[in-house]
Amino acid sequence: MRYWNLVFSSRIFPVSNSLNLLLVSTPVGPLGSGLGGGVELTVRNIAIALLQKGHRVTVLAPATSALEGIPLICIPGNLQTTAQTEGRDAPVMLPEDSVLGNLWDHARQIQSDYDLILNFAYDWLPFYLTAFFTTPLAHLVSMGSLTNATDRILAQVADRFPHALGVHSLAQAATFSWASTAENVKNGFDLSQYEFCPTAGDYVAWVGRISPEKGLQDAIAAATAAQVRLKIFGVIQDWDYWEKLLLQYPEAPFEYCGFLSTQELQQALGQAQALLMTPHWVEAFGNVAIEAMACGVPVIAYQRGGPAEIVNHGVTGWLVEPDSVPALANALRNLGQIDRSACRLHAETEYSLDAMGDRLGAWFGKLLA
Ligand code: HBI
Repeated sequence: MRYWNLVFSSRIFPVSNSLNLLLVSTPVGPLGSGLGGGVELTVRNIAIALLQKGHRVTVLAPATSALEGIPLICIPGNLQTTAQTEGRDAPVMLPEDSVLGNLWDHARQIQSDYDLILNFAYDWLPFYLTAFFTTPLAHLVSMGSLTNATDRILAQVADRFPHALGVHSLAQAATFSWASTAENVKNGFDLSQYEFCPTAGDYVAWVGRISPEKGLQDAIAAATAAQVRLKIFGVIQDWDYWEKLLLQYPEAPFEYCGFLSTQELQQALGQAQALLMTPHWVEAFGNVAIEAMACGVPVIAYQRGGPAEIVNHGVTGWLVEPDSVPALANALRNLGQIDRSACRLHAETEYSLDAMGDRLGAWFGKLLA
């Protein structure tokens, strides 16, 4: 085999060269539906971050996805059940005409057009397919450990393909056996979409999928104890849970403001005195914490999971004892000590698209070496 052939066939590309990248989205919902939760914003931000670094990006997502300004291939099929609603020993299941299966069959067909494929699905199938693809496959694992089947296949991928697994936080990585080999890419946001708001209105905010693991009831109880209005934003994923909250807190000063676009959300979020983050699970990251800080909004969060690595205690907000409503209420009374401009600065230094693009470039460089 001649020298030049050897070089190109063994893909020795310094990552500073422009790569042709395929990003495969989550099968739980079309991009723009809100059903994909944080990963919808993450796919968009990472696509833009990589384009800004000079790479070429194509996104593969379920039919009816919307992603303006980025080449998008839409694939039909039935949506995947959300992993966090399944039991720890749940078997791997796909619906008939699974969009997950269809996405990855299409990825297989077009893989040779790309230098690297980046998977955003938290699903057994793409993790399993790592060994079957000729184009290198990287996985940005979007949640902590949830089921034994995905834990097992992820451990196998970590073992066979060093550098293949990326995470959003050390706390999230620590829920897996392969934490030491994980690439902590944190996350990155288009901060030009968020306007710094130096003064606050008369409410605090809670943002997220309305589902039990997100602990909304604690935020309602803390806002009631601190006698401050609470505005709730996000898609109602679990209606039984939501109706139970309405019955449990008939007098509480809270209002549901719906699932807003980033543009509308940052306007409402920017005037909040604080963002309350009350995860009852190990939140892998906590995108909303950055969105809040980008607007100058301090974050009050349980000392648990990703938010505990984002909030700079006493500087950009408060980290409190997990599951303690009185601790949340107490932190709400101490907001005066937090400088809102420090929140914006932290977001710019650590979580800009440029910072994220650098972290992704370093990751891909290791993977492709
Ligand atoms: N569940 N099966 C499955 N696959 C995903 O990609 C997935 C999920 N649940 C939630 C989710 N992705 C996103 O909301 C992440 O951002 C958490």
